Amino acid sequence: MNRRLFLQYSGVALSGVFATAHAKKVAAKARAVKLTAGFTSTKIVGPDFPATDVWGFNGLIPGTPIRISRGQSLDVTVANALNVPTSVHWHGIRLPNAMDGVAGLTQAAIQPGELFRYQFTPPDSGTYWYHSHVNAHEQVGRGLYGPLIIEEAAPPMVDRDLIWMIDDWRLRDDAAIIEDFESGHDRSHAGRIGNVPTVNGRFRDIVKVRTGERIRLRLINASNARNFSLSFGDVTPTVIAIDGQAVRPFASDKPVIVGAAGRVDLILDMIGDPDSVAPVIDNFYRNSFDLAKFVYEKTPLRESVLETPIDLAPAEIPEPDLTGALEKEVTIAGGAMGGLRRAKLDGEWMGLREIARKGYVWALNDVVGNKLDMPPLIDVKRGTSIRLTIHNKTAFPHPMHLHGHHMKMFSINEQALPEPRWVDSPLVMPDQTVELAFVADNPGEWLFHCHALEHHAAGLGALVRIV
Ligand SMILES: [Cu+2]
Repeated sequence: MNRRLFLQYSGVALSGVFATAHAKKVAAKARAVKLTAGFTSTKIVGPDFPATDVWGFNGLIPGTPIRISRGQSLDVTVANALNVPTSVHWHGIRLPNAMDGVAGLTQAAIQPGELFRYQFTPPDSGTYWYHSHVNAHEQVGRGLYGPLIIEEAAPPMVDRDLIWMIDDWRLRDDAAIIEDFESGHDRSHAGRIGNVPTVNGRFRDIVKVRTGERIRLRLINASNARNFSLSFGDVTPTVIAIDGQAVRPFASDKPVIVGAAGRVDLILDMIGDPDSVAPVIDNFYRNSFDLAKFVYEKTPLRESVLETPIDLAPAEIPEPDLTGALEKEVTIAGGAMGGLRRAKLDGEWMGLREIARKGYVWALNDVVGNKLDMPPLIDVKRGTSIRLTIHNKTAFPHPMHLHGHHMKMFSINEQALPEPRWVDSPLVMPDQTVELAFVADNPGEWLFHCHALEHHAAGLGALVRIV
């Protein structure tokens, strides 16, 4: 063996041993993170506009990305440097109830100047996010959110792993936030839809790419209420995960829908010509727009696209027992142009007009979810399989988020999905019926609510109690 070969060989062997030892050490050691919620400012619209005053974690929009390996623990100290209470919810993570971050339900709000320590070990790999859960329609709307990535043991080989936190802001001409967070119109219609859509806090972001490059794009929708429907020009995206959980990879010839709070992981094989420009276009609502632009560099990365596998290991979430499941039907009603005439508020039947005077317009099974100490919508023993059918009898889409669990979606409008998939924030469109099932295996009181945050503030929420 010549010396050079030997060095290479021993180097590989050495790094192999090292990597194993290192992985064990990492698994044992919690990742310590400090997140300070505070006032900051950032150039959202671009150099020609003033900076926008926002609220952010560690002075950043999005907040500091947290990236750990599966199996690793998190130890996050949240400091509140705002002048109002706050908290942090770990969206999509199956964690102990006391760590869920819902102020008034799972913990007391973190007062200004105080700290709270979140400690848990995320059981699943995937793309998640964290965000404020106090007055979320205002605090998330002002920027209190960030990405949370749990890396797979064997991720697919890609040239780049990109996170796009997509959001929209409602700004004046001078780029200041329009502070109508309590708008009655938003509460009763589509929620707070902004006029400045952004990727990672930047309007019309430009992303440099190279011909032949393979990108894993992690889309995280941090909008208060905006849903996205994205197309990538000549590039056909392949979906590999939804709401953090692996799906059998499929090329999407239709635009990719990312409902508010939802996540979609894509593989993009960049096939555009060198020096060309390809916009990423949204067309969920009436007017389509360019969300961002891919700008190809002069030199290709490779001549043809990679053919290596892109499958993620399947999710390891307990499968619900559909035959013995408890069946629960939930009807969403209310809002503008809805048929709701009366509902129960604080245990009393009232007409919609009276309910609206108190600031509420939505109901789940005729009950307005106006507070966190209500009787639960679902109250079961730990381990119960629940078959949940959601009917949307309103004129607006609702991304329905269940805390602490993932639900398997298996049909839409009574049409079985060819491949049922795990979700934590399924977008239920007007007049749609969606069937889901899950094992209620995580004890505690959990929120089940619309993640169009103005809808939640206006009563679209309920509790799931697991004992
Ligand atoms: Cu909603």
